[in-house]
Amino acid sequence: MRFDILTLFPDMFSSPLKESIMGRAIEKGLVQIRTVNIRDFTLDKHQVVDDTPYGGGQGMVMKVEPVARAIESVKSKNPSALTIYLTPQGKPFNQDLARRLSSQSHLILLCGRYEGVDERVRELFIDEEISIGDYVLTGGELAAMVVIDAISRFIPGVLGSERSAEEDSFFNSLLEYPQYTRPFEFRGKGVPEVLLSGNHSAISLWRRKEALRRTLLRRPDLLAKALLTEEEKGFLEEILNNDSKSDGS
Ligand code: 4H6
Repeated sequence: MRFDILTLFPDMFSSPLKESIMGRAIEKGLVQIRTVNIRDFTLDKHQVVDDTPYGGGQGMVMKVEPVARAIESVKSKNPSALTIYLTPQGKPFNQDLARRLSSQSHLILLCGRYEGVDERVRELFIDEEISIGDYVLTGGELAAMVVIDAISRFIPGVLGSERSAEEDSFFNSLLEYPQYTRPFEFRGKGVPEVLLSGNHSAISLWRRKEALRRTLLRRPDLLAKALLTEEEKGFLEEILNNDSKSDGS
């Protein structure tokens, strides 16, 4: 899968996507990431990319021509690439959208700065607008990295052979169960007995219950989407009746 990132700050992408899992995905050729500096598509001597807003008001607006020319330079090589604009006004990004976008072979990610791009960029070139959450960033670059990371995990081979993004907690609409590793005791705090029992069915049951408990206490909104068995609905009743504690675990 190929990502072309249109940005005024290409250096922001040099390090974060080269580490660990994303780094290996790039080495293996499963993911290709290129940055395109929008400033390279200006035609004036001073390479101006922003201008004051028509109608007045605070801040600056990204000019339409350099952005248009940058998008067209990528699209001319692959007209079927999908162009995404990262903006607080976009569709909320989530695991379902990440999975859906992972079926594309080429995404163009436009990163806005200042007060965003001239509206005519949206009208003429943008296929999807995405927001990574209800907060404001100084630019779309960090949002683009979040989107690339979440999408790439769905590409076969990126997470290694035996692990898939479909097994992740959000796939079954529940939060993850608690994890422990050595030592057996740390500052008086032990590890749940069942995890040391070697009883795999008991461990599975405990984990499922803890995932349900966490979800109920922290993110009850997720339960509406979860496919639960009658037994699991029973666990939820049990949890509601027994511990109304705020997850001290
Ligand atoms: C487009 C339009 C994405 C991009 C305006 C981008 C949050 C998200 C930006 C802006 C972003 C998100 C510029 C508006 C700075 C506020 C860049 N912020 N902003 N939630 N910022 O996905 O001022």
